[in-house]
Amino acid sequence: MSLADAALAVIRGNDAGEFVKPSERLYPWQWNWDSAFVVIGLAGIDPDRARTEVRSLLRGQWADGMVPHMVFHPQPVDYWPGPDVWDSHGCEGAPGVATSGLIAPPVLATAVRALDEAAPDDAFLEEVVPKLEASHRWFQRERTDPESGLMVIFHGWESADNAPRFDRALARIDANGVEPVRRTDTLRVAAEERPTDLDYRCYLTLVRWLRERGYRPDPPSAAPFAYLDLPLNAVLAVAEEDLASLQERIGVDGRRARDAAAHLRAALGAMWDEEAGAYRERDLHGDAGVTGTVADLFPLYAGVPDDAPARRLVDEHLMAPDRFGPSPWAVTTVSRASPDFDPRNYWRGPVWINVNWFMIRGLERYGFQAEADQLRGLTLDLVSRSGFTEYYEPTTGEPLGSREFSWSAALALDLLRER
Ligand code: 2M8
Repeated sequence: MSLADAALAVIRGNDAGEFVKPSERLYPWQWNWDSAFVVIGLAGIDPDRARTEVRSLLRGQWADGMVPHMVFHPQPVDYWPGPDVWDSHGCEGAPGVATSGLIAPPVLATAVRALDEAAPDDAFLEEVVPKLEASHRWFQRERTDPESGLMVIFHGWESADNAPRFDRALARIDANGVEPVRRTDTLRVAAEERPTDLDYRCYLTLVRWLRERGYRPDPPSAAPFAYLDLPLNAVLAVAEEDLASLQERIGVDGRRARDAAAHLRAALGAMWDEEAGAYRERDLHGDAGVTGTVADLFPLYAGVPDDAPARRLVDEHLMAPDRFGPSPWAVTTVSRASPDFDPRNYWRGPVWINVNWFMIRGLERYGFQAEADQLRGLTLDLVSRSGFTEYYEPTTGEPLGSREFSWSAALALDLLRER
């Protein structure tokens, strides 16, 4: 079987009809950016199915525009935290289908643009573009930190769960008052590859706190965890550009989205630390500094640095074997030079295919074609050897987390198309 056929078989195998599960057993519901990646993978192969994926995710959109990070299409599955923990139906403006109350890095407009380029469909754009516009306006209204101009996240689940950059912010959370957590993930994946029980107690404490406020803390800085996450902001900046292009394609004014992209890029640019030759991150309750996680490189994806600092980021960090680069596999999610680097644990070191995809897109944006080709080749070699798993040990390439993982397959399809 060819690599493309094998990738498509993973997506078909996880297809629940209206949405593709991230993986069969570990993640049995619809997740936001997972679906967007599936749309990118299916764009040139099965556009009708890709449109269904977009529509099913948007069924979870709240009245105020938020597209949540999970949509619980009714089906009996054993997964915790499920719809009862989120209790979205008790919140103002929640949709008919149960959802979470958090968001994910918003890849959807980028995915719809890829779909439109592969298979243009004006009627579909007229249906979904206003919903994308509402979701981006929601970010501006609900999540902007007025001081930096960047978006705030309220939970690690809104970006990269247990990434070490969140450790200090999470250590401030008092998880003592919360009921015991019921882990279903560690029934399916080795505990050493997943967040700790203490992490989960903090996660649940934050969900409880947010739920009491209808998931809308006002102001955002009131949230106990309030982090200016570089990946989410870079993803939104690109999504705003993509939304503006979609709007202009159907004769709608794209100026709000173009301006928002420019503002976000400028705000991300202000996080540059010349001495470190890297971007800093900030938690609204304390300075996180340069965190040594791959988040520090995400401004590349949005074209934030000029060519010279971009070159520096690539040579000294992204492609450097003692940092994030090939040794032999790449990109690590935490620098190998960081004391927090753990090659087996979730977002604390392993290679993830979506991160590679973002970095390849960034490299191409700058015309760094040799590095983009190298990373694309490595990524495709890794999935050929180890399968479409959730994440990979960066020295051995060993598959970790959940097997037959949809976004690894979907993004491999996209990378194969570009080769
Ligand atoms: C992971 O997140 C879920 C919670 O939402 C989990 O750990 O159980 C993250 O990798 C997230 O980014 C992803 O969307 C989700 C499904 O693949 O799994």
